[in-house]
Amino acid sequence: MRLRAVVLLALPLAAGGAFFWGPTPPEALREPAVVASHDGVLQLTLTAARGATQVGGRRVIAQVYNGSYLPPTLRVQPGDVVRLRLVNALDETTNLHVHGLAVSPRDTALIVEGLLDPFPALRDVHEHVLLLKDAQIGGGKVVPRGIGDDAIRTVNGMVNPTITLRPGETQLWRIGNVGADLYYLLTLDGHRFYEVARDGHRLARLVPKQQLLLEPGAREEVLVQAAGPGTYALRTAGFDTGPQGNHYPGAVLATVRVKGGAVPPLALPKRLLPVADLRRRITDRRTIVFSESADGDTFFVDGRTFDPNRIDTRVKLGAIEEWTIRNESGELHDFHIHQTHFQVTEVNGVRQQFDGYQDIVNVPVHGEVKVIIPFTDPNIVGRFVYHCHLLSHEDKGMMATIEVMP
Ligand SMILES: [Cu+2]
Repeated sequence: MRLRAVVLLALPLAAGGAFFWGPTPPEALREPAVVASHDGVLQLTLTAARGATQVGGRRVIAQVYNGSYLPPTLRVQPGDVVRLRLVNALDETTNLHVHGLAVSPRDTALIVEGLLDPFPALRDVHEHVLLLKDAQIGGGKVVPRGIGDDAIRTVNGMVNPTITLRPGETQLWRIGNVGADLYYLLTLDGHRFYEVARDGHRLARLVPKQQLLLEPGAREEVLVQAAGPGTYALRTAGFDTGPQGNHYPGAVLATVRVKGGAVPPLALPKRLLPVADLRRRITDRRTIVFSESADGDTFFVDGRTFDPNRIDTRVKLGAIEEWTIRNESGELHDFHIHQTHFQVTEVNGVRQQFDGYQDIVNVPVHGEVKVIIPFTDPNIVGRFVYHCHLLSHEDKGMMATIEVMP
């Protein structure tokens, strides 16, 4: 993989694990382990295995990468080469893929761009990586994902860690939902988020948001500007995924402490850099339907479960397609496509403001979204997949193949 700019990868491990749980004292947020490139090369072996690790200060047995509950983050510089080796020591198949980057299925070249590089005032803001993940237990035992009565919400594997800012300080938070099935709906008491990028794609402007929705697999890069001295909770709200879905309670994810000497707040730019609006460039249209069986145990894309040997959609390189993604079930799904990104234009018939691209979108219960997907990057020629990013749905069929032909 050859990189053109600074990039941050979060590698979620799909599998669940066994957890033993108890209260823990507050701790300062720790960043996930960072693997950085040296002399233009990042070399890493990832071993997926079952073993003892730490969650929220407790020893647990879980399925982990390189012995850690948290996936490592990889930091590379423009032009670097990344060599990843995946060793599967689990007794089931696993796989690894990269979001937010165009990776050729044939020769793994990738193209990305820097995030805050073009904005000198923001280049040096302090940064945190916040990886959100849940562990579900019931009665002290592992329970199937999505029905746990006791979902522990963690940030970087920690329960309610403390994040400290000075009054007026601006920080960049790179937030990823690396859990399997749960949605996160974030608020920060007394503050708003300024969205810079969605799923690794820089937006055309800073979007102020009181709430941030992170579907399973979603990434958000936001600026946070600290208010006056005090203690503020970063919360995720209770969430309902529909009559055929699940309801789970909210939680305090982290405690934000604002203290120390005040700093003058940075003037935040309203506009970032232009992003091409694809609405007048559509070449083809198609409809994709998500549905599920009445017992909620089998999941379909266009009435079929996943078959890796079948090609479901064929697209010519250069096409810019409008896809209508319809959810015919009674619970939420989130549509995700590999290798490219899209522009969301409508949700349930309501036109959406164009701010930039993303690669995951929530599809409302018995509703639909319209997205415009560019298949214009020659690096994506080959086969890849699109699917619902809730792992329990994807694992039970809700995935399909696409081939981009030269
Ligand atoms: Cu789904």
